[in-house]
Amino acid sequence: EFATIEFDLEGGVATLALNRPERLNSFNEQMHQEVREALSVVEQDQAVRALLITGNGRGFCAGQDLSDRSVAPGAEVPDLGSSIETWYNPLIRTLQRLPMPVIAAVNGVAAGAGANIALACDLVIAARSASFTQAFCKIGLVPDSGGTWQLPRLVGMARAKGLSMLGDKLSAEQAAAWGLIWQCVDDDALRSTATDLARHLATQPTRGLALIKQALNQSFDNDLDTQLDVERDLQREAGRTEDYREGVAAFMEKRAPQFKGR
Ligand code: T3D
Repeated sequence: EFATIEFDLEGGVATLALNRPERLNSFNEQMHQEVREALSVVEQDQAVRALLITGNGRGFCAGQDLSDRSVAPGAEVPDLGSSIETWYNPLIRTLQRLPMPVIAAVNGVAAGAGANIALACDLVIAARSASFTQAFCKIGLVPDSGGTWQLPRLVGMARAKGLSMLGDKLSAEQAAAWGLIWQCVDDDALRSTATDLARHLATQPTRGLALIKQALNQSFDNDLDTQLDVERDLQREAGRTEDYREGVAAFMEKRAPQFKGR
């Protein structure tokens, strides 16, 4: 039913593949709209316990489709702030809010907003031939989609500035070595590694994982005292889940736990 993405639900795993390969899966409005619809299904369907995002073809995502942005001399330039407000910011907020692990399988170049959408996911796995580029500076723009927030946190200010002001391609291996992403794997192993990981996570205590995500996503903004309070509150909530009971019971009975995501 979608034209610019492929979306599939199977056994607790939702898979969203960006599917405009001839444009390196860059975003036009239709793709924004379809991604939004798919993520709203993910958000509302209690059966979904992990989300995998990837790209079809040789790219992961090249950010905004710039062919929608070329302006004839004298014509009015579109308001990019409104594009960010309408599309990119809500997308990043949704990824951060989803109460389940979100995995990005970066199959090729991730550029501009495409790089930062990947970095907004919880676990980023990239193919060895993939790369990350903060391409914005090359066309006079600022890293968006959370880039200026994520980069200093993930790799420190010096590297954040170098990446943002030079816009060079950072190889997947270097990205993993710097701690920008979780893992770099051989190209032919990417899809299976990412799918195995998503399937594994979909069998785990989903609410506990969602609370871990919530705690870590706010940790850089809190002092230790505040974060200790956050941990207390989230642990209280985790302790009330069925999966916690099951985890302890299974441990005591020396058997494998059967988590239900509740
Ligand atoms: O506007 C707003 O709403 C504000 C929000 C902005 C968010 C943003 O993401 S701004 C940043 C936009 N993205 C870029 O600036 C990246 C532009 N692309 C590139 O720099 C390079 O294409 C890549 C580094 C991504 C990949 O390089 P390479 O050498 O592997 O591939 P290529 O040959 O450059 O690209 C392949 C094709 O995809 C090519 O088309 P062709 O010549 O085969 O017909 C190229 O034009 C097309 N393509 C790549 N990126 C985009 C694109 N077409 C439209 N928009 C793109 N972003």
